[in-house]
Amino acid sequence: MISSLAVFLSQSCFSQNTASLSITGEVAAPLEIKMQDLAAYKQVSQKVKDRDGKEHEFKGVALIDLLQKAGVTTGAKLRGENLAKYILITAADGYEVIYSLAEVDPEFTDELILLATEKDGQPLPSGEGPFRIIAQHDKKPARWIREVRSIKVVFAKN
Ligand SMILES: Nc1nc2c(c(=O)[nH]1)N[C@H]1C(S)=C(S)[C@@H](COP(=O)(O)O)O[C@H]1N2
Ligand SMILES: [Mo]
Repeated sequence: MISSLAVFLSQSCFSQNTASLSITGEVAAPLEIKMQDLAAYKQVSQKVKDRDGKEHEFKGVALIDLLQKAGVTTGAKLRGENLAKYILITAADGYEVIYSLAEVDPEFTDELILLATEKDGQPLPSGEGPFRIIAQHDKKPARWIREVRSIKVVFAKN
């Protein structure tokens, strides 16, 4: 009983509080975000179906809000050569996915790409969290990258 509690604490609470996420690359102000920093952002939630068709409610912050804080070219600045920028997201297990900036920017899309920290009212468990990307309009969850560690804004232009 006591040992299972210790395992629970070390796997969830501890890592939840210490893990951080970096935003670097083509940004005006690189960010190192910790769980507690996210409280300053608007909280949003999204109901999505997982690969087994089961509905879950994810809660977190809009990825666009974090990119704006880091001074990424979004909104009126997302034009011309900036449309050749994308974000490369890397997870703890080495899994990587990209989204173009225009796929994240609400001036281009009704998609709301979420940096989720909770699922069905609970913090994301180890192996999934503390940070996970959820994109409700993707028809399969392959880009819902778990255990996000870094986001790099990259210029694809030659
Ligand atoms: N870090 C990480 N995230 C990942 C993956 C992965 O291998 N590593 N696999 C993706 C794929 S292919 C799918 S289908 C979904 C599965 O999500 P689930 O584990 O919640 O069912 O996670 C995605 N996110
Ligand atoms: Mo998958």
